[in-house]
Amino acid sequence: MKKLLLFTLTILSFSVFSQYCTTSGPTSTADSNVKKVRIIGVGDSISYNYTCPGIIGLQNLTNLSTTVNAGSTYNLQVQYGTCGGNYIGYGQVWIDFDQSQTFDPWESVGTWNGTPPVAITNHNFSIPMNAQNGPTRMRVIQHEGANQTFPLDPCASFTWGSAMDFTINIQNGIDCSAYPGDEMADAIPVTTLPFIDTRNSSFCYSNQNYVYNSPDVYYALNPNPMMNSITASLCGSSFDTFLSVVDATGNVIAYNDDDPSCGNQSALTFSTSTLGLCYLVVEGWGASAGDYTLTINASYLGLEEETTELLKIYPNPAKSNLTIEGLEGQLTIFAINGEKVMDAAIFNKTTLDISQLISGFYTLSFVANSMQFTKKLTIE
Ligand SMILES: [Ca+2]
Ligand SMILES: [Ca+2]
Ligand SMILES: [Ca+2]
Repeated sequence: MKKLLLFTLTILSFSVFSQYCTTSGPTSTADSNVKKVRIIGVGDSISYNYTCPGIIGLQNLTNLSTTVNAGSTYNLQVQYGTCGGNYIGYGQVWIDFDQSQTFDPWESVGTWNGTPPVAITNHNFSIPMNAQNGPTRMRVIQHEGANQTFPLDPCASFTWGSAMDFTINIQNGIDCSAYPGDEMADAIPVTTLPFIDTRNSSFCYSNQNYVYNSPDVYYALNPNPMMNSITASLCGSSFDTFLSVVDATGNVIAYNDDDPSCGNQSALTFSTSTLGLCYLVVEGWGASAGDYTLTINASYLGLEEETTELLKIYPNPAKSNLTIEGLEGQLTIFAINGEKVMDAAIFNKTTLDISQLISGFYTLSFVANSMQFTKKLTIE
């Protein structure tokens, strides 16, 4: 028995797309303030000198940038200082190596605590081999106040100090251009079913925050009108998964956390009868990520024997007219390529003019008595 939940929600009720927190920084221009930030990269450098009074809030200095190589070691110089009185404080610097738009504890490149005036602090650090290529942010925080613990909160708002963002261009790290699907606009197309895709979400994928903070991967599929439902499964993946289906405007069609058939991995089935382009979103419970296998299968509109026993369709093969008897409902005729060629309401006995339809094989899709089923038709 599959756990299937169908409901409608907007993306906004889950969360908005993630971005760098900009709430951090001081509320006062006085006292503790970063005086200098210097780093020499490959062929360029950042050299920032302070001004007083200090700046309220997060200083966006991302126009200042330097280039670094993954695997290499660099010296970052920060002078933690003041624009007024000298008070004890703490400092920390992070680089968002994985471009997740969050400054995680493992991305810290230096810490400091003391009471200005102090000499320049040398933060020596290495760029991880698995840092993601391209521009990312370095955040420098000086937070005045005693008895703090590391890691500091890179998003904290406080009274005195500094918070500033610079740009670091990483090269010779991981090239994520070969990892599509990080965002809806870049979704991996599902063009044939059954579909199977194996990948790892723990690098090159970031969080667009549907449900959890884990990295998420998007797949786009456009159900064929012959389909009745689609089943997607992450069973056999290496981590605690979460799977969602959203339509093109972001309404959640279905989701599953744990499918009873495969522990804490996810599987779900959703109806495609009124669904156009939709997206499957693979993510992890909490911050979980790792190797996964996504399989997607469709079930197709089938025969409902009890109803179709009463149904008469003649002649078949047909030429210019087609009579349908014994059923009231809605008929849609699809060509063999899935294209809809005719819609008609049918009553107890209805004769349709099909003389415009070219010779070939067609599928008649009936919706009657809350059931959906198909019949084959040949036109000569
Ligand atoms: Ca990060
Ligand atoms: Ca993503
Ligand atoms: Ca789960």
